[in-house]
Amino acid sequence: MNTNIQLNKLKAMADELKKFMLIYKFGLDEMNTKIGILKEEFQMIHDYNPIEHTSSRLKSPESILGKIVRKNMEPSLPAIKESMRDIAGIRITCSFRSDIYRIKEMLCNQQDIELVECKDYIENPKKNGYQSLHLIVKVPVFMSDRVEKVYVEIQIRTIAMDFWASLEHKIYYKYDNAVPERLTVELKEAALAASELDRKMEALHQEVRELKSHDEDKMMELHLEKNHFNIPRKLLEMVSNDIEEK
Ligand code: 0O2
Repeated sequence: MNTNIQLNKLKAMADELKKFMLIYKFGLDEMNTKIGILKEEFQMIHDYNPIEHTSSRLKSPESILGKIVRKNMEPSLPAIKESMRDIAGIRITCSFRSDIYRIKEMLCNQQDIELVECKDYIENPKKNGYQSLHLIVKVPVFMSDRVEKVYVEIQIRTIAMDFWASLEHKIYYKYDNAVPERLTVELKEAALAASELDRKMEALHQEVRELKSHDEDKMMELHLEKNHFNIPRKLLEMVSNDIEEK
């Protein structure tokens, strides 16, 4: 083949791949906006933030190629689009285990988000101890001439689960997947310890919340009794009458 034709063909392929990846970037942008809104709204209403940290990434072309080979996928863009569902990925880290399911509900209750798959490695941890909640969702991206539904993988886990997963990932990378038996045993033990830490932190958190809410009620009663907010007496009476009638 003539070099010019070859170059043009390669350029056309690169352009097509760029366009293909752009849709996933938009999918990530959509999801990150949704998560940001939930975070701010939750903070305002509940005076508490269930999301500690989020990060997102697009799979690199090398990673996509590697997965095509590993999973013996058809190497065409339409086939990749349908079967590779983790090109766009978001990781949400939270403080407590209950936050994970709360975030899942808040996201999946949104009308334009379609939950395609949910893998609960918290209820059913992997053999090596890995814990995390994995969701595959489809989110619409509004382009100038069409709407594209994009797959996004969302991993939600606690800080302890995340700490464990990043260390385990580093160890596997260092040993090129041939991790010595002693380390796999220790990793499993560390996963159990992380799980126990999550359980204890959740219990403490509940206790503190109950105490805080009780103290806040008491303070509010006192402020209202002494009228520290200078609320007009008439308004206070109206509110009290309204409560009594109910
Ligand atoms: P990257 O670079 O993190 O994306 P799949 O290969 O996705 O088609 P699989 O393996 O059934 O199918 O998917 P699963 O179980 O949902 O896991 C996918 C991702 O979860 C992985 O992505 C990791 O990020 C994470 N993960 C799963 N198991 C483990 C584990 O044992 N240890 C750690 N540290 N992470 C895990 P990728 O594609 O491996 O890489």
